[in-house]
Amino acid sequence: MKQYQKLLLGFVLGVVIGLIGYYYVPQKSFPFMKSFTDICTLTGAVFLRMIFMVVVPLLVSALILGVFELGKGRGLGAVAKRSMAFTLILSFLAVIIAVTLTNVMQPGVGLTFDKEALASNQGVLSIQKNVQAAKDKPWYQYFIDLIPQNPIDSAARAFGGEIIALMVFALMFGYALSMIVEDEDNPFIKMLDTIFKASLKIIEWAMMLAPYGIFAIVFNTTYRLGAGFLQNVAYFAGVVVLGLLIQQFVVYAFCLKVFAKTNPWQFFKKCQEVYVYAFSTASSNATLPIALDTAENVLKMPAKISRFVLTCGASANQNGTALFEGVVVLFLAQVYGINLSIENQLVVVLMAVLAGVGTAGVPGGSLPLIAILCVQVGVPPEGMGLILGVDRFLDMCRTTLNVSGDLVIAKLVSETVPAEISGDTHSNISA
Ligand code: DAS
Repeated sequence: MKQYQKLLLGFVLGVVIGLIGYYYVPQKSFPFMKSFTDICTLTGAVFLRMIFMVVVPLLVSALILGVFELGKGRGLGAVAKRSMAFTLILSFLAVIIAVTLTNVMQPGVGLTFDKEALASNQGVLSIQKNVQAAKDKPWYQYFIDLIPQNPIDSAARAFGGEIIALMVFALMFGYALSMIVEDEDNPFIKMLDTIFKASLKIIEWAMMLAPYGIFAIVFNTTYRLGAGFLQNVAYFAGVVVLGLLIQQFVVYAFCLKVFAKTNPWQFFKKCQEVYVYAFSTASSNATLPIALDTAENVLKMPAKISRFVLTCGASANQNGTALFEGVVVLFLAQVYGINLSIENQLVVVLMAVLAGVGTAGVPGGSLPLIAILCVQVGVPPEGMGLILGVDRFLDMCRTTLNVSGDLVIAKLVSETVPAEISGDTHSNISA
């Protein structure tokens, strides 16, 4: 059985058995159900904590290496700068789409449930104290807090609302490294790469536990909330997919047409095989080889540009993930009845863009970042249990957009850098 089939099975079983329990096996009449739900709480918490525990090493190494690579560029300075600019612009637009759609469509409004029950059954993180603190901060304090006084302390309190400061440190440190480190075989760079790969291995183990963790979380959520939450979750998934489609067929199509003088529909058609692979694997990293091949041999992009942009993009450019994270945080805020001010939502936008840079290109790579975004704006991350059941499907969708974004940026950079840098005649796909 393939991984996504196991996850789907875990989700469906969690819903079905949870509904049977909700309507026919209430805990007050069947005390043994308490033990079963406790075991599910334990399983769900262990699954999520395996992901959360690598947040700091994964995020810091991914961000430093991602910015280092972009900043390095090996003589591709103009390419690196354009790649970084397009990455930030397209991620920003993706999150703006997310925030706009979620505010207008309000998928999380109207879901009434016992918040304590959800909090206790997740048992993952109790950050209620941050909920109040986050809401009381004046707007300028958010920006002051972006700069850590002590990055080690920020790392220690990542789940205490300090993660964005740590991300800013990593971005600045990575860029500084690119200015001073000449040799990519530098021991420190190799150490960071090792930390990154070891963290990915732990996420891989967590994803092996995922079918059981998702069953446990979905069962507990359904057993406590009944079927009501399912329609909100379905609506939430619809908002995410709509946002991804807008980013793909409006934003990317516009950029290809206007800045690369390229027929977007022909471009997308030539990328079909990459899209299928990204959707099936839910991993930008796993899709990189086929994306590189398509860029060079099908889309006829200058090799040295596409190799640089796609390799960096696989880990540093995840527009789909940034969009998804924007929707999730606002959805959970709506579910918990937390009215996020404009300042809060601007923080979500900034963090989702940064998280899009720091997300690992592996299945479930963004889950740790979602919890962090929730904490930062005072939304309880326990609510993640509501969406984990559909996360794999949405991961497949957003990964496809991530890889599509990488190819679009590679094309935009190829068509906008001076010919002497690209070293190739530009191969416009005729408009
Ligand atoms: N699966 C990640 C990727 O490969 C994206 C995510 O987890 O959001 O890009």
